[in-house]
Amino acid sequence: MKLNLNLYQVFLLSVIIGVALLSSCKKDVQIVEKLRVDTVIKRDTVAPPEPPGSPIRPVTASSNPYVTALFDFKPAPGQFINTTLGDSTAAKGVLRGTQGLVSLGAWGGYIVLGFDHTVLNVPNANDLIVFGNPIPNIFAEPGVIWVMDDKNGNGKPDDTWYELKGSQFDHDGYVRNYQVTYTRPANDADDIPWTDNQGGAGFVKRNQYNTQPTYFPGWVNGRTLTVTGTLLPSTNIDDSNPQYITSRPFDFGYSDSTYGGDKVDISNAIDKDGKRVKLKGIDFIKVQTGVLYDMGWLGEQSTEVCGAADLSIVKLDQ
Ligand SMILES: [Ca+2]
Ligand SMILES: [Ca+2]
Ligand SMILES: [Ca+2]
Repeated sequence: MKLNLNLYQVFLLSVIIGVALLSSCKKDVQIVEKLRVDTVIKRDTVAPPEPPGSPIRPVTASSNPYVTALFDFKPAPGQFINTTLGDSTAAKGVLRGTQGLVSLGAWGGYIVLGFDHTVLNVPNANDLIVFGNPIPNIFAEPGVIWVMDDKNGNGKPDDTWYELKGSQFDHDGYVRNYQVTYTRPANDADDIPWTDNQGGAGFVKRNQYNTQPTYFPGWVNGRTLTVTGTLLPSTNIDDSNPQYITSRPFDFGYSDSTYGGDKVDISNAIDKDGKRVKLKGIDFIKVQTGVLYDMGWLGEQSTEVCGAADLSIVKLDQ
């Protein structure tokens, strides 16, 4: 058959072929686009769920902003140990407010406290406040603050402790996995000798102000007490004038350092290798005396605790 097309028909035919080609391309694009969307949706749908986090105990109208439970009190030797400032009654006194006062004794002594709800880790903000008895800018007795989330949900602090990294992390004199062994003295009224796992040794010395029979903690049954934790530097202590010894606070991150309380951020939690840990919230805290130093007539460096609170619900005076 002879194709007899005039110019108009040729033009029309090209337009039709062109539109057909275009529409087929468009169709291909649409198919590819649909496949892509389907794949994306499919990928999102089959993505593995996040591993279950620790159970969160939400804040309710009756939640107490302060710690409400004392789980453990293991003071190290010290001038207030076995007195009303360093016994289990004093330890219970720091619950539900800031009116209490308990001494943790020399380096490594600690207290474990719990909240009646999970203290959430607020992004880019401090979450906890720990109260001590420092004298502003001249007398701090820094305590290392540890936190724990109740991973197994049994209400007990039997999970993993994470140190809250403070300003002295990795500075000279900062030692993780530091260990001290205090030995019960031959006579109750003697100074208490210690050795550490770095080759160091010294004494927790008696003074004339505190005359209880012994500074060796009554809760220890054996001959020795071995404690593990993080040692903070004693570089901020100035005892060049023995009559006027000062201990300046570190920049941030430790208790018994700031008048009015030390605010800390759960985001500074680190694991045993010093790596950051992401915690949605915490249920327990541990405060542990961080500096090992004999302050002359002032006695040993010993962190004191007056209370601890959840910053998101506590009402502070200041
Ligand atoms: Ca935070
Ligand atoms: Ca637990
Ligand atoms: Ca103190």
